[in-house]
Amino acid sequence: MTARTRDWQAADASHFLHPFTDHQALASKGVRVITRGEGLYVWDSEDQRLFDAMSGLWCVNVGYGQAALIDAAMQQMRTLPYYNSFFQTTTPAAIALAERLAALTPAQFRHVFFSGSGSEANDTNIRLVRRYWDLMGQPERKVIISRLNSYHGSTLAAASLGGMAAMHTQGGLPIPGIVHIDQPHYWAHRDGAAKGLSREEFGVIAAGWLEEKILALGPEKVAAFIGEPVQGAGGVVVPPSSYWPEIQRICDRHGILLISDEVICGFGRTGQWWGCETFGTTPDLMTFAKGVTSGYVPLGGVMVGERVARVLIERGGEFEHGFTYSGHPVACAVGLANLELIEQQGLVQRVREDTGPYLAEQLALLLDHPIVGEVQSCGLMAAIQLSREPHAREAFAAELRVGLVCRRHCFDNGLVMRAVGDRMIIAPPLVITRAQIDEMFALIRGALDRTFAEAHAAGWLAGATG
Ligand code: PXG
Repeated sequence: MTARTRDWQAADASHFLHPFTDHQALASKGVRVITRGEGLYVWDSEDQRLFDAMSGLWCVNVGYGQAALIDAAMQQMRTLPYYNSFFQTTTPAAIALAERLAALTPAQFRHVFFSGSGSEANDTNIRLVRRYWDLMGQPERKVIISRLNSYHGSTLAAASLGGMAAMHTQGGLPIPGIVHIDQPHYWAHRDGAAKGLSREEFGVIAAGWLEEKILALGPEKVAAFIGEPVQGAGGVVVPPSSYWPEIQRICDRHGILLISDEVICGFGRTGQWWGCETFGTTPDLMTFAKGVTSGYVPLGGVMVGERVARVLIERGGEFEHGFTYSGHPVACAVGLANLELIEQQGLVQRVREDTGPYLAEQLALLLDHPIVGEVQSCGLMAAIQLSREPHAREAFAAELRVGLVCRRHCFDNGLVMRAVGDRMIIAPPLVITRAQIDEMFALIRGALDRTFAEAHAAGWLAGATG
């Protein structure tokens, strides 16, 4: 290891508290320093090249080093690096992006509220939803229903909306007025609610959990339901196609607002511009972040549907909410350049008609692998469920942390793939080609082979003795 890497690791361990990280464990191991990126690859400080099958953190959708985005940032920085959108002012970049987003989103959306991140956008959703019901003369409608194992961000409110148990146990979450139902996870429910059912039959059952919760709470108390079209951080949980249309019917039946959290699914990831289009819902509010700028600079926001926007605008007076960086001109200029690039290159159509289906084909070939229990994909996001006995759909013991073993082999093999428990997940940049998908699957298969060999040698597989 070079002295430069060692110095960086020491300085990092001394001063930098990382998100979602066991600081002591990382300090003893030494952090990996990523120094540059180009196309689908990043390089670390030891000059190891890594195929980035996670698009950074589900965001670098156009890949690294796109000149159009870099130029847009530089030009905006020179002209006007910052101005706010409080106090009856705005900037041309923020206006242009708002107009573009209104055109690219489903017809019910004509307005956007900008934030700096997905978490802030979901906080904004809570404030919008409660404001809406106050203005509608139904202030008792406060409860927002979400799902276990969903991820909606890390502020107090967004972490409460999310259904990550580990996050809730730190700091007494969720905050009041947020409740959770179970997730439409066919594999996780294979020995329970999904036993003996087809995926589609299970989808209707899982959607029914929403109605049960609404009736238990009293529909007059329920403000909204929030969900990711496909749960991302929860392990690329692709719901059965019966699930979302049934959720929409239930929300409509009880007059409840529907929030689609598109932070991962938006901007083409699922093969349509929006995950709600792929799954057939008409949300009232839509969260976005990440892919809006391909992660080049931070930006998030909420698309506000006409049902809510009209009430807020016509009856609301001042909405007491906003951020210093709401509509940041550099972020908006980069967002605009990013959307132009996605359109010019026809990336959404390419995911839908070419690379998405091709990825699904290649993924299905992994089902012959002796530690792969199921595979799921939607557009360019996919999950590979590790199993100690695929035919019996048996899980590895959780304490073996086989997902992390596989992840180590991925890194050693030059691939970034994420582990959510024993579910390996990928979400490569939308610019990926068929040839690069082949390259990615060769790396994935290599990592699975090594994981299998290690599990076999350790006696972790079904039928092993000792
Ligand atoms: N909603 C969804 C659906 C997300 O995936 C957020 C909101 C929050 O966005 P910000 O910009 O506040 O981080 C996210 C973020 C992971 C991982 O481990 C995923 C996210 C963030 C960090 C880690 O997969 N998604």
